[in-house]
Amino acid sequence: MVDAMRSPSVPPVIRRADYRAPSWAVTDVALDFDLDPRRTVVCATLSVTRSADGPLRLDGDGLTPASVAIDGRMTDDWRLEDGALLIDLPGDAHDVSTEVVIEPQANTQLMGLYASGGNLCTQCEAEGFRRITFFPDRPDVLARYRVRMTADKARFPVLLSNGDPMASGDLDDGRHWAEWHDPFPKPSYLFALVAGDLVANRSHFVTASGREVQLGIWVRPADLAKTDHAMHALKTAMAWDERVYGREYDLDVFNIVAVDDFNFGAMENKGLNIFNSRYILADPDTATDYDYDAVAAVVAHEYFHNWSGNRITCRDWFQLSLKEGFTVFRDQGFSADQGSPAVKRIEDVRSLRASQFPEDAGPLAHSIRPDAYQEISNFYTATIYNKGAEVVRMLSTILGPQAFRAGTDLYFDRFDGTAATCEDFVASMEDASGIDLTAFRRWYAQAGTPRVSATLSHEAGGGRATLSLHQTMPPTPGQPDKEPMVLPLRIKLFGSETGQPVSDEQLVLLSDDSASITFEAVTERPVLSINRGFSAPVIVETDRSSADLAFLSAHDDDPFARYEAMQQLMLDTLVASVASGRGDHRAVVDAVAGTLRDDRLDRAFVAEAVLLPSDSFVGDQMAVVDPQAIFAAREALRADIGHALAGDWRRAYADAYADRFDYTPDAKGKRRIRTVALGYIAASGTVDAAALAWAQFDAADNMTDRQGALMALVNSDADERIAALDIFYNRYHHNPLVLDKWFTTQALSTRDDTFDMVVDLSGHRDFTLANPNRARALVGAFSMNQRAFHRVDGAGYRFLADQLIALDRINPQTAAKMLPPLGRWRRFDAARAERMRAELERILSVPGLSKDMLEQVGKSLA
Ligand code: B3K
Ligand code: ZN
Repeated sequence: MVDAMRSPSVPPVIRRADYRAPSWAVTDVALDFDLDPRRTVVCATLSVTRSADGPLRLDGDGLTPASVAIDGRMTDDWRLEDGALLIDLPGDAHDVSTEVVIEPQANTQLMGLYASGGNLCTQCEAEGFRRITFFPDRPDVLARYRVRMTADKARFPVLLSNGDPMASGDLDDGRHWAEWHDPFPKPSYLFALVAGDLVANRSHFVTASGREVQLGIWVRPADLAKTDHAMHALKTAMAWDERVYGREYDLDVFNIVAVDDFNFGAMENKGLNIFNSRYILADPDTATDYDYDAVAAVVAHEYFHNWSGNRITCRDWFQLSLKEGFTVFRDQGFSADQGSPAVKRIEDVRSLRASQFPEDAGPLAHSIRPDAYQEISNFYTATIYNKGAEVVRMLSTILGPQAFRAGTDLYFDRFDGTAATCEDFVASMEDASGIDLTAFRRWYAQAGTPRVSATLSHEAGGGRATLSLHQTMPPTPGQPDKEPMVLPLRIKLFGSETGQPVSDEQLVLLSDDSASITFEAVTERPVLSINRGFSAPVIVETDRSSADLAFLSAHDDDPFARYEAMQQLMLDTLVASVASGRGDHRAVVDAVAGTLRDDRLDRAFVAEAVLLPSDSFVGDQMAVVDPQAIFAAREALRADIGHALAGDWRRAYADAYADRFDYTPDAKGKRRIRTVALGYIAASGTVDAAALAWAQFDAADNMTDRQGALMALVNSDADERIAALDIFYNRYHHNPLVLDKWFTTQALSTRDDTFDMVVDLSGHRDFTLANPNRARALVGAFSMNQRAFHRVDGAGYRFLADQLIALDRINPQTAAKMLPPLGRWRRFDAARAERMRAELERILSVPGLSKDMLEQVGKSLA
């Protein structure tokens, strides 16, 4: 009997506690690629040495050995087990050769060797190398690589791999070859090759010790003009890492290649970074300021991995945050130094709250050093990356800048050339500073966002103020009870009458459940400024009144704390209006007015400070999320702010006008406030809002202004909406990155008919699930649109499930990444929750579901 409701297979669980050192080391690898999109032959020779008893195990995924040889002699004495090749070797050192045939053009998963835009490229992290050749595909096996590539010269004139180019030549059949050697032992996930018809933006960089490094950014010829910003960012990042961390580049060549089909942002392969083209290509006509900043940040991030990731790699994938959390922290520091540190901090915290806090509060919560996984690709998460960076930031706060730098120096020195653990990093910090970090280590083990409640009392006569702090850790899957965390909280008090500080800033280390801190000689009623600079990634609950929050939004001398006070005021107001059905908006309107009219403030900061918290962040504050009520409350508040401050918005809009594009922090700040002001002008309901947006759309000489105006029109009922969308499409439909914006802008629209538009767009001739950027641009963006996605009839959930079922067959990694919005069903009312859960069940019942998806869906339903 066929069981229609067959139970889906459960992928095996890999546990951190089961780590064993490899029983065979690989010292050297020679790879020979005969490249062809339909039939590539890969010959690999591995020099292996024994460290423990047992067979040589070479991982493989979808490979069949065409031949196997030991020390040059063919053998049949091997077996396949779960895709891996097992060979019993007689001695302690051998050369093992294998030959396999692969088909890059059939590789839709974009892991291993695949075709993109007619070129060939690779992606190996985490476990893609095993789709190219048999190898111990684990990060603690470090080997030296020699790579030889042969390919048709007309079709693939450029052949690149890791390390330095050694030799190249022509063959007489129209093919040519090139050889590259990488002198630095590396794990297989850092292997890369590219074969294609590419041109380079070439430059060079002279390191602090005087070595000249040849730099190349390789793209299609038509994109060459869009690579200067990335090149500038690369050189700035190289100099920054020398100055701030004492880290110099180590090879003679550093190449970057941009490809259109890529599962995530970019990849730090040794000496040959491969990038999603959206993080390389930028010019004013096609890239927004946000894109420019992202290009610089990702170029820096991948470059910084050369030390934090490549020179020191991870012992196993449970240690992923060792390289990712630290490298995000490093790229955040770099970006902060290029513009406004306060605005950068606000952006980073906004993104932490948008992606990491919900993850930590949901069924996929995990610590930054997980204990178990089924599919490692599912663990490239906001927790590993962004919370990981917050943990490193807390270490730097607790140690102070000098001891932190001593700690990173010690870490780089001690572990250079090895595969290390998170523990090695913390121990280096401890040894360099003499500070005991025993309890701090809980950040690596415990999932969930700590909650801190803070109450300030003041004895008016005696002048003593007492701050009571209490922390709790929520239960998360598999972790019902937790130990208290070590929380570095930067705290200061301000006098409510004078507006002046009445205490110095203190760094309070809360490490128990509760603590009480006293401040003497506080002669006026104090107002509490806490978690300044977002010194700990926690949720703070205080009993501060609206008046106190408004006061801090005007008087706090920490710009982040000013922003935070305003956000809290807005949040309190929105949560109260959702609860009561009507809102008292006066305090928010006055605080926004105060910030907007303060000419001493940088416009970029003002633009961030006056933005309302997102729908989803408001929802995160509620016991049961009601997306439609939140949308209504937020729109009403936006309308009031727009209407009450109409003159201010017009002035802010006019003052920020520039007649020429300029990419400087000041000019970016002006464009940002202009977009925000246009949004409020439109929200006020004024009749000329569409005309204003249209004029901006029409006259814009840059994508920030053009897309900002398009966004305002796409949210409106104005006739100009369709015309602007058509003009935008016609102008840019040959540019995939800009076409993604066309899809995303529509998917995020606040209009009533967005869902129907999105369904139509999923049938558009330019829509495809095969390109991850395009899939994310429409389907991913739609699932972020709280109002449209959470339609009460469940059609949004059904649409997402249908798309993910289809995408899972093409590209499981990208599909599984887009599941979490459905997995948050427990946060919604019973009717929605049931519909979301039913869609998860439907996905789970699909035969042949990937391991990636099985893990995500399984955990979401558990
Ligand atoms: N290390 C890569 C990410 C690889 C993701 C694999 N699923 C890019 C980065 O973080 O720099
Ligand atoms: Zn990274």
